[in-house]
Amino acid sequence: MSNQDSSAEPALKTLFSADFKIGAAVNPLTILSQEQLLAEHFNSITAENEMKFASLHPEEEIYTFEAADQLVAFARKHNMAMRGHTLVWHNQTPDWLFAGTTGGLASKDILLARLKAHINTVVGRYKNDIYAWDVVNEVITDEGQELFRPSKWLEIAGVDFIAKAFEYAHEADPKALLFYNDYNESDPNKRDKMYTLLKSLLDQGVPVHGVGLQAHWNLYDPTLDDIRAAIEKYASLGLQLQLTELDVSMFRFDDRRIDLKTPGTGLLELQAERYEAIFKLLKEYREVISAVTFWGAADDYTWLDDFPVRGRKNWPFLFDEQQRPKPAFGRIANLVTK
Ligand code: HAH
Repeated sequence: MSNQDSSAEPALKTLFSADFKIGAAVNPLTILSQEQLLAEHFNSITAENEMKFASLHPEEEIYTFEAADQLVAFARKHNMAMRGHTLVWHNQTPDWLFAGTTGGLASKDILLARLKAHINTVVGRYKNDIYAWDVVNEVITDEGQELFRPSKWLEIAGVDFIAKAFEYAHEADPKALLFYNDYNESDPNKRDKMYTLLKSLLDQGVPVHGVGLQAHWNLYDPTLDDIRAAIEKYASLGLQLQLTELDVSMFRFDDRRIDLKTPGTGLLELQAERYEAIFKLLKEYREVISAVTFWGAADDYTWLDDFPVRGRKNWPFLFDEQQRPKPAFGRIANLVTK
């Protein structure tokens, strides 16, 4: 039996089949290097970068679907659900989108017309394969009382771009579940601001169906109490919740130390306890949480190897660098089988 053969282990997707889908972010390299692991344990995928605006639509007249289509084909091949990520964001968005035809910034009408064309084309293309879209990503500020993050979107169109994005997406695929997605979602101040935005969208009749809690967490933060309070607050709006980008970093966010070459049994055990507590809590809210997606699958590849400290190894997942189950995997499995 090879190291990668996890067939002796229960599959994650089976362990939680009565609770929520289990997803992973993938890219054209990991669908090759992690194919067996993904097929065994996950029943949903999200494109890590390949469906972002700049990836799909680098010039006004040019769409580049090859990489995204490969990921869609992978989901089909393995009978997986697929989430779309993401239609409106302040990063990984091409400059042409905001540029006026005669220099300077585009007008609001032009920007919204471009957005509509993009959403129509992309959401329409994948309407048979993608069941949920992160329509708007990260428009709320992290600190202070100001609601909206400064961006070209906000500068040109005011707050209307948010409602419009949901309306265009709903028109393009009336069956798709439409999400607002953000990080620091369990921080009380940001949580309340996200709630304010979502409540106002719902009050205006905007077709928003869910909240994506990115869940870029670590061994220590956020507290379970803050996670619970955030889940309850968002769920009180009648929206469904998904964890969209879960990982559990070995480092606090402000910890920039680079001396750790391997996690060691101490940190692996802490991570196991943390994952157990998290999944216990998530299971309590299985009625409102419909999917839990990790931002990767195994420690051989994670965006955290470059964020927030470039080149620093991290070990945020349930599977190690050889794609074998870690102590955290066993603890989570025990939640269900014991
Ligand atoms: C996420 N931002 C994005 O949604 C995703 O598209 C990207 O691939 C990785 C992470 C998270 C984020 C953060 O945790 C802290 C600061 C900025 C952005």
